[in-house]
Amino acid sequence: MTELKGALIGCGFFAINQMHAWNDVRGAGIVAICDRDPERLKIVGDQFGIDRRYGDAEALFADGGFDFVDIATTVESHRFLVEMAARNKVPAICQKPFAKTLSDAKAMVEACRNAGIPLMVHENFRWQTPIQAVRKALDSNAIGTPFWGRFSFRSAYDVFSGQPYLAEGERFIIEDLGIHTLDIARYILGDVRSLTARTKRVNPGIKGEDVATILLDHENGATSVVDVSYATRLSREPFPETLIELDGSEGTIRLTQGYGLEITNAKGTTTTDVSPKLLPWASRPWHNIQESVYAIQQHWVDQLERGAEHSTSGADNLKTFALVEAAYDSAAEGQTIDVGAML
Ligand code: NAD
Ligand code: 89Y
Repeated sequence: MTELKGALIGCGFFAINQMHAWNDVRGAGIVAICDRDPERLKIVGDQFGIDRRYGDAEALFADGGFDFVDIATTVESHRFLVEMAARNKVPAICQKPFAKTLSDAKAMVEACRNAGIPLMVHENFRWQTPIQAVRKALDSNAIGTPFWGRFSFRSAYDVFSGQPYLAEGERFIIEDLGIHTLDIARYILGDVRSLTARTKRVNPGIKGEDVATILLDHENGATSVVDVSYATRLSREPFPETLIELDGSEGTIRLTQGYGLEITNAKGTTTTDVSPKLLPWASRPWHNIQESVYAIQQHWVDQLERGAEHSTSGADNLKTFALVEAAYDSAAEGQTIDVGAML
């Protein structure tokens, strides 16, 4: 297999995981990195032994010599950098949140489509081992047709020390974390027709909302609740686990704290350990997320080789991003939002 050459832009907090994962992925490796902060460029370049280093993305693309770009910057630069990749006809991965607004996200998808390049959003939570296990249980018809779900992420983990910008934005939990939970809801119960949301800010030290409760009407008739909080202190801190409850015509699925998968149907109840692997470079409690970074990056390479669409392509992610925007609109207006009309 020919090794694909990648360039990574944005050498910050999360990019360390992506760099480790690229070392493990079969069929690709990183040959150049870029960050406008010389200190971050040096830290990541030295840690991963990358000699080609750039302070400016234009200069990186001008030199070329890579088959894809992995954009790991924060959201402000995503549109600018994805459109730069499209102009240079370089396939692109873009971190979540894909864009600042749905109209930016649509423009980014359009730019890549017109350039004829694959675009994948690094929406990795659906690739977590426990989430994949829930998907497989549904696919095996373990509970018949699901009619109700709950996708819950409630924590008091200090995410602000590693990612200080999360405390500073007008928007916080839906844009940063709820975006993953909404994507999981879509992945498990399908696309969403309409949505109603309520938000709160509990932590006085941050600007945006840190609690959101979202009611989803799925196109297949199922109803679900996505509830997320970074203001929930529990006896056992669950970060970064998404807990799932699904009720179906023939039984129930519960993904419980500590990575237990409980399936109840006419045959009785089975409980399985669906813990993620602790990869050699990973650390608890982040290992669940870290393993999914490896999985989504391997998927990027595998689908490029097959010439097939990525699970979280830009086009797919518009449907998740619309839920984020709809949730903010719904919370602001106190109204139910027609999601289909936004796409
Ligand atoms: P960060 O601020 O630590 O790192 C971003 C880096 O990008 C910085 O070093 C900055 O100098 C650089 N940068 C910004 N704009 C640039 C530009 N135009 N050109 C070159 N370099 C530029 O941020 P982070 O915490 O690493 O987050 C990065 C992204 O990853 C965010 O969008 C965040 O939401 C996402 N993230 C995803 C997950 C996940 O599980 N998928 C987890 C954490 C963070
Ligand atoms: O930025 C967030 C993400 O994508 O996963 C967890 C996180 O790091 C903090 O909420």
